[in-house]
Amino acid sequence: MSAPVDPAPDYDVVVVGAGFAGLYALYALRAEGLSVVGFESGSDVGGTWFWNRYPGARCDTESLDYSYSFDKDLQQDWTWSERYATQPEILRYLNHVADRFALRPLIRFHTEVTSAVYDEDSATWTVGTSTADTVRARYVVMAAGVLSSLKELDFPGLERFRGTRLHTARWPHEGVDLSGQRVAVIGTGSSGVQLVPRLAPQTAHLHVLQRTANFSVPARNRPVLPEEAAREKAGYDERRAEIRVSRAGMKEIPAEGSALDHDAAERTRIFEWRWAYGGGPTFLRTFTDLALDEQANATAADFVRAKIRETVADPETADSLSPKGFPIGTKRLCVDTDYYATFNRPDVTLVDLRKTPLVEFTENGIRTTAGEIELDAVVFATGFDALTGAITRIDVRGRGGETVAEHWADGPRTMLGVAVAGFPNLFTVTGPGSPSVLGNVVASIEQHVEWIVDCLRHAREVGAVSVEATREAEEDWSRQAAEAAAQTLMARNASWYTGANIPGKARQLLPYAGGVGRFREICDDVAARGYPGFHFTVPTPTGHQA
Ligand code: NA7
Repeated sequence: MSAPVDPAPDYDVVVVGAGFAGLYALYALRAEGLSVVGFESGSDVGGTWFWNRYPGARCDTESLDYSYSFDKDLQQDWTWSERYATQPEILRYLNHVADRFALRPLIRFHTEVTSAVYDEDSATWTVGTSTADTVRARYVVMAAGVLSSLKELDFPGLERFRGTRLHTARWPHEGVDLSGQRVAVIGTGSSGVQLVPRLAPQTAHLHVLQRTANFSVPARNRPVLPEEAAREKAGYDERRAEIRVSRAGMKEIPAEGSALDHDAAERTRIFEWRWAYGGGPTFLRTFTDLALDEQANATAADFVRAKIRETVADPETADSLSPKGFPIGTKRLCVDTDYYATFNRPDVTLVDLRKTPLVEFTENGIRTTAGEIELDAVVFATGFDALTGAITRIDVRGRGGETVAEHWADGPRTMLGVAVAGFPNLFTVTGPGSPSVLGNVVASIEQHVEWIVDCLRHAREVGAVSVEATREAEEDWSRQAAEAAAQTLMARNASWYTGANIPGKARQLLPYAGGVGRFREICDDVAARGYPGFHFTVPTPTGHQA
């Protein structure tokens, strides 16, 4: 007779990923007294900031906000050198956090999670990995990143190309010397826009292959002066309190009412001030209605197009660089340093793929309808399967063997972006249905992780072995998220926000558009009311029942 299987899982919680979300989840869950293990496919911590090492990579949320607030000493001890930190500085910060809080020993590196299968009888997950490592845990927290799963490269003839191939999100750790080479960058989203001005001075010739022109605004990056750092640190608690209830989870210059309340000259004066001094993504909040009203939005779009014409010497290049056919901000607004001016260099050529589409890769380069461009290297800055890709690429099976990919085939449905009906004990950090990328994602990560920890504490207090969003709650939240989306211009336009960059992906605004502060209020209210919309299963001697 074989011995009965020990029902005790190996860990209370498996955390997938060791970026901002995974590190904080490990810290907070361990502090709660839970046994935790983290899996990370990379060789070290950092997530997005581990992988995206291309020249020019930096955050476009101010570092004072794009950093953890959970530990006051950390907040006081760490000093950011620039308003918008570079990738190496953010990675140093995350390494510091991992060491300071002894998180590294909790993480198994070089280990990609490939499957997670829920067993209804024992209410545990069996998590499979790319190594022989398999563990059983009560809970799984998906902290796998919102912009981590790469969009597939499906260019005709790519395998024929004999030159160097690089991807911005897989940049070689040892760096790469492209000096004196003929290089193409494909993609002009945030990554391409940051990379191009940095690459241009190195290369013999840089060809920027643009399919869709994006709106980009100047970062107005600058060093953080010691007196400024001291002042901000002295008032850090107030700053954090303010961003927790803000719309975008970051410190903002107040908006100047509706764009349509001002005459054209006054409106331009206000835009000019933002352009010159505000900098960064807050340009979209110069007025309250730029994201909501087409007419108001058009005033901002026209202003940026005028700036492009002013900056770029060649009128045809300026025209190609001018975004058309979609409101500003409905694709993620790019934030740059000298992007448009880079096209005035004689060694930089814009290739407008709308006018001369890419036909194929050849052995020596790329052929467009205008002819062959000979190249030594190609950089793909082609984006990600945002918000859902990092979860759906894992074989996650919940009740009845249903996969998350199946559950989300017609578009992701979640309860508060944190839980999925039919997938008990599974939590997603900043998943679809939460504000996620529509604001300072670190503020949202902290909010989500803290909510999850509170929920697990509640489960323990009531003696539950599982917690699960109900189908009704999931439907209700999806409806509320769709209503919030419908208020915005974003939901109606093609972008990675709406899944439109991935062939076959269902179209809906993936993040919750109601704002970071409002979302926190809703989540707090659910917790305060004892988690309506969640079902806690408490075992009885006769089996599992509520
Ligand atoms: P994005 O913003 O998705 O940009 C990807 C770019 O690549 C965009 O310009 C795309 O043009 C272009 N692209 C993608 N596929 C192709 C093909 N097949 N041919 C030509 N051009 C293509 O990704 P990023 O990495 O720049 O930024 C993602 C986020 O990461 C960013 O917003 C920050 O939050 C961090 P398209 O618009 O599809 O015509």
